[in-house]
This record gives sequence, structure tokens and C-alpha cells, in this order.
Amino acid sequence: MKTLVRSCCWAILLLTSGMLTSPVLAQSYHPGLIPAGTSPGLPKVVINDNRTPGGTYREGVLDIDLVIVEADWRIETEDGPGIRLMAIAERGKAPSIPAPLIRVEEGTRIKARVTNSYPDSTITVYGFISRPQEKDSGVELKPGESHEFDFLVGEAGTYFYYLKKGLRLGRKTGEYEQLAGAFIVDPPGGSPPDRIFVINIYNSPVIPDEYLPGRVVGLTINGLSWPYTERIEPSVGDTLRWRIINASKRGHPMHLHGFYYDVLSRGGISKDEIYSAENRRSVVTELMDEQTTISMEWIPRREGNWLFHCHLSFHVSPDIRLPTADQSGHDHMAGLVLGINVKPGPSDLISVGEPKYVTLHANEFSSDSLSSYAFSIVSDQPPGAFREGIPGPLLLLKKHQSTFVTVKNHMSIPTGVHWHGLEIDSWSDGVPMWSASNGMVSPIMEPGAEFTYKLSAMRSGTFMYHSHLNDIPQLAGGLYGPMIVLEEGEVFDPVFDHIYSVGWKVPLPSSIEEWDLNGTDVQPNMTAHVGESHRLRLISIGPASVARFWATRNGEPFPLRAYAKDGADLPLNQQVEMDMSPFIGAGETMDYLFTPDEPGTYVLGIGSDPTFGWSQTWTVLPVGEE
Ligand SMILES: [Cu+2]
Repeated sequence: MKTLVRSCCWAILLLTSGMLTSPVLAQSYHPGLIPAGTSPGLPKVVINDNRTPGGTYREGVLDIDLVIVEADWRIETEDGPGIRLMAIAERGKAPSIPAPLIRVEEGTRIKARVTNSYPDSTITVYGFISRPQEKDSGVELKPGESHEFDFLVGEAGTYFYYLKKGLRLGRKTGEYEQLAGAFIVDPPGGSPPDRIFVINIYNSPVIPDEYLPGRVVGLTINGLSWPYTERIEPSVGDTLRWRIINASKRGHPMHLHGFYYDVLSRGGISKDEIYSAENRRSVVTELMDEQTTISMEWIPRREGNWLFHCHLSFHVSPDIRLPTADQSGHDHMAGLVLGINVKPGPSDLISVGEPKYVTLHANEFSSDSLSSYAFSIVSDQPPGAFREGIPGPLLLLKKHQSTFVTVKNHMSIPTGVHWHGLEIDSWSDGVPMWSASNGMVSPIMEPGAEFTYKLSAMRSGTFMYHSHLNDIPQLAGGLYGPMIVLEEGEVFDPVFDHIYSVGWKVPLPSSIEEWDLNGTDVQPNMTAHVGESHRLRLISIGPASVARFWATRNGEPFPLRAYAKDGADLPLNQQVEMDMSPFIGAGETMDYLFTPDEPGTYVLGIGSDPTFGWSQTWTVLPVGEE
């Protein structure tokens, strides 16, 4: 599990090195870059929206013939910069990214021919197997070699296939995350209407220093980078079924704005677990590990503009755009973002009773730490007090009560605030100049400006608010805070209810000291009594933080009970006890219950694992003892 953290840091380092260097000269471009406005005369990559299956189907057999060709991939527009790379084509057709869709019903036989057209490299082919299987060990093809795969597809599910340049056990070259396509097996008679979105990444292989300024990175959903990705245009009340395929070798916490989605399955290249109805959980963010798939279902219940995006700031930062991209008038994001424009229709929001009014100040300050922004309720604090204001103040909302939050920007930078996990009007969702409905839009709040958001609270649970502009410095700088929605009549009691907000103090932390838990380096010691139930609410909101809970009693593992995820209670059969919780990624929350059953010294761990995290000591006393 440690590899998740490590590979995530690795990805961050690779994906941000371009930001840390000076503007590039033409002669220093990486050879993989095709500068804007130029053409190397290679076949153009066709953007594959995964609506049309490849191959030829006849009487229960799908024939498909795949080759690899050198190609020209434009991840923005035809006249923007491109990437020179290898891509998969059906023989006689243009290459595509994602690679050609393979989609058949159960019982189909696949006859696939794959040819290694690299002149000088072996490739390994994965995914041409009968499912399920524990593991796909791949088939190696020497330069010029072809292989005929002939197999029955096996069980219905969401899978993928990919080609890797190099030997089966060879070093990662960086050149294979784009050589991947969806492999969908439908039940007999087909599936209900759905869409397939494949995440492909191109990351230039390790390159000599002189090329570093021209780093070439493409992060795409169905072959395109935001804001050039497809717009989805549903109506209120439509049922949307999406299959998300993370063909990349990185994890992505995939976050939906404004609505919950049900996770229907989680799988990978060789097997898929399809959840029964009572096992489906509702989330606003699901952490997809590298090379995994999910299928999801959701219903847009309000008009306006929404996003489905990776919550790793580095995968949606405008800094990841290719060199020579036209920066004029460009968006505040790039990469793994999908836009959803829900057509006008009736809203599901409920507002009961008198609204509540809150003013939130966004402050800038200097301190010896590198964090320099914080939200506060009080505007005039002594210098230095703001550091204690990270995370920002807890906002307590009541279910079905509207809360108007006026944010005043006292900083020297523009910002915008997203009310993460809330089912809310689009114009209040807080993505600057994108969230819009009812004739209003979430603005960019310039220095000195203010804006009033209307928060709706449709379910009780654990949420967060955070900057949605220039995320990397603003999240690392401290512009986030916890938010809890209470049921009617419920009271927040800090004796039994505990928030753990995990963030980062610097844009690229290298040690746990540069992560942040509740804005303090020393976790307070706690006292509890036998039989009490304490609710532990974990919020992960660093630019790329991953975190989890674990606990011990007198040095031995002690179970915690899973309770909620992203503000939605878990299905009953997932409310189970465990010694160590699963990881949550940036933009996820989860609640666990800690119920000590005998006196002793307990330790609660928060972080990645006992070597990379924080420990909090809990002294548990017999009932009645102080
Ligand atoms: Cu990502």
C-alpha cells in the first residue's frame, strides 16, 4: 500500500518539473513534442469517444487486427501542440487514443491479431484473455512479430487491454499508458445505455537534462485534455451510467460535483467485481488505483454546469499543458476534467425554515512555515493567529436549512470556494467562471472582492470546503476547512466527535513534517471511557494527499468500525470492523467509529502507515472514573 504514496509522489515530481523551470527555447524541446502549428507528417491520432466498437463481428466471433504505428496526437486542438508517440490502430485505419474499443457480449469468441511494428523493441501484450483470471502475465512479441489470440471472453464486466514497450518484467519506459483501450463484456442481450471514459496518460520517458524544460505530458479522458474534453449534456432526471477505465499507472480520486454517484463495480484488467444492489455505496469521490476500472450510475437532479475530475491538483493544473500551447484566454484547469452541462429542469433542493448567515474571511499572512493563507470567521486577528486557522473554521450546517456564506477576499491573490460534497445550486458550486445556473455564476473573487454562496444541505455527514482556483499553492497554502451537516435536533459534541483534516504545508512535501494534520505538529492526548463511541471524521485535502486510520490497544491492533464515506452512510454490509482502514485520496472523507471496550492505552494512527503518519494517544478509563 506504500507504493500508492510513493507512486503518487513520483507522479507529482514528474508532472511538475516543467513548472519549476524557465521558459523554453525552441531547440530544447523534447523530441516527443510537436510544437503548435507544425506537422511532422505522421498519421493523426483519431480521438476515440468509445461509442463505436472496433473489429468485425460475425456469428459469435469478433475479428480484430491491431498494429502499432508512430503517430501525431493533439490533446487540445488540431492546431495546438501535439505529441509524437506510438499508438494502436486497426490495420488499414487511423490510430486512435484510447485504443480501439473492444465490446462484445458474453459467449463471444475473440480472434485478435496483434503485430509489433516497432523495429527495435519487444512489446508485451496484456488483456487478450478469458475473464476472470487472477492475473494476466502478458505475451511478449519481438520486433516484427505477430500473435493470434483466440479465446472466449468470459464474464461480463469493465476491463481494458494495453501494450507495453519492453519485456514482460522490463523497466517501465513511460510509453504504454497511451497504448490502452477499453475491453467491455456485456451480459447476453446487452447492457443499458452507457458511456465509456478511458484515462490515458503520456509521460515522456526519463530524458537527458538538456530536454527537461520541454517535458511532454498528456493527461486525457477519451483522448483529450480539459477544456477540450467532451461536454456531456444530460437532462435533469436522466440516469447516467459511466464506465471509467484508468489505464494509467497512477491513482486518481475521481470527484463528481453536486451529486452523489453509486459505485456499481470495481475491477481491473483481468477481473471485475460487480456489486449487488445492497453493496453499492454512494460517493462524491472514488479513489481509483492505477490500472483499475469502476462503473458508476448517477442522476443529475439540478441544472447547470458541473465537473467530474481527478482531485489530484497536479492532474488538473494548467501547468501541465504542453510547451507552445496558446495560453491566451485559457482556462484555470487542464488535464483530467470532464464538463457536464445539465439542461434546465426542476431542482431537488429543499430549504426549510429561516436561513443562516455566515461571513468567512480569506486571509493572507506570513509566517516561518510556507503556508500563507487561512479562512477565519473573525476578520481582525493579531498577526500570527491565522496559522492556527488552518484548517479553516468548522462550518456546522443543519440538514435542509439554507446557509448563506459571504466570502471576503483579503488576500493579494484571486480565489473561489467549492463546497465539496454538498448537493447545491450550480452557481454556488464555486468553480470560478464555470459553475452557473439561474442566471448566476461563481466568480473569480479578485483581491478585495466578496461573494455570497448559498449552501444547501441535503444529507448529514462530513464535508469540506476549499479553494477551486490555482489549487496547488492555494490548497498547500491552507485555503480549506471542514464542514459538518447535522440532522435536525443533532448537536455537534467535540467530546465524541473528532475531525482529522489532512493537508500539505508546501506544494511538494518530501516528509510527513511537511504534511499537515489539523494545523498542528503535536496531536493532543485524548481521554475516553469504556463503552463510549467516538466518531472519527477523516478529510483528505492536500493537493495529492492519501490517508487512512488504524488503531492499537496496548500495542495490539484494535478494530475501528467503518461508518460513512463522503457524507453518505455506508451500506450496512460495508459498516465492518477493521484494524486498518482503506486509503482515501484527495477530495474524499470517511467516518469511522472508535468504541474502546476495556481500559488501557490506545493509539490512533492517521496517515499512510505507522512509519508515515501521526499517532494520537487515547487513555481509556473505566466508566465513571475521571
Ligand atoms: Cu489524477
